[in-house]
Amino acid sequence: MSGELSPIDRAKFVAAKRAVDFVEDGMRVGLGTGSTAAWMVRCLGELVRDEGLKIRGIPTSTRTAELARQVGIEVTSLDEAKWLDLTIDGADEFDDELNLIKGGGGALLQEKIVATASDQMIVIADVAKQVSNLGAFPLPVEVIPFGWQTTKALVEETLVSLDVLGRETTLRMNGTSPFVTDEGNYIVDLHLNRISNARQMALVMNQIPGVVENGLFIDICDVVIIGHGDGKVEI
Ligand code: ABF
Repeated sequence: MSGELSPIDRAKFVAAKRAVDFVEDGMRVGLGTGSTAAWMVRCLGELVRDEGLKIRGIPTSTRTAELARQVGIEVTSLDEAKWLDLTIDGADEFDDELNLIKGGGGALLQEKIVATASDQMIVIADVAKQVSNLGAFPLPVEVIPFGWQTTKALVEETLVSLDVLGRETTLRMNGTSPFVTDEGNYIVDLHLNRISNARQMALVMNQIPGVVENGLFIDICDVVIIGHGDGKVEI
């Protein structure tokens, strides 16, 4: 399955492969979104096909649901599963306290709901995602389309009172139209450069009317599996 991989893909693949060792028969498993999570879904599919692993997968996006079905994983909804044993997902950044920025792939809302409804969340990432301070990666904030420009202005106003280096905000686009999430919302990316108090930022953002969720995952991730380009894995 892994064939000849570039160092970055090898890093993602080895992290994903190690993560599926945590999956046991009968588990309800949250399936993340993104290229690293896609490797994990393929690895799980292989275990289902070749070793008869029996799991139910709860996808965090329509594209993950499609891939999971393609590789033979039984897919179910969160409402049916109710609670999950484990979620495995990628991230855009993680720090030493295992706090994360997620949502570069646009699936942060379902990802946060699914991860929060899990006994354990494992993040799989290549080493480039490791940072000492969150914020170099733009922080995605999901907003409802109604009045989005007002919500964006309120977000900008709120940033003035927070300790961040940058305050630029941009509406995420898909060509010439706004990018639309699986939930029918828009995403505003916050170019902050550095977030000194991620916990405060996460709470304050979610208090703004029109904001549905933000991409800061605080105290949700339990383990990060880090893949390196030479095939080495760290936990
Ligand atoms: C998802 O995919 C996201 O929350 C994150 O934005 C992204 C990481 O993508 P990749 O694994 O492709 O770097 O996990």
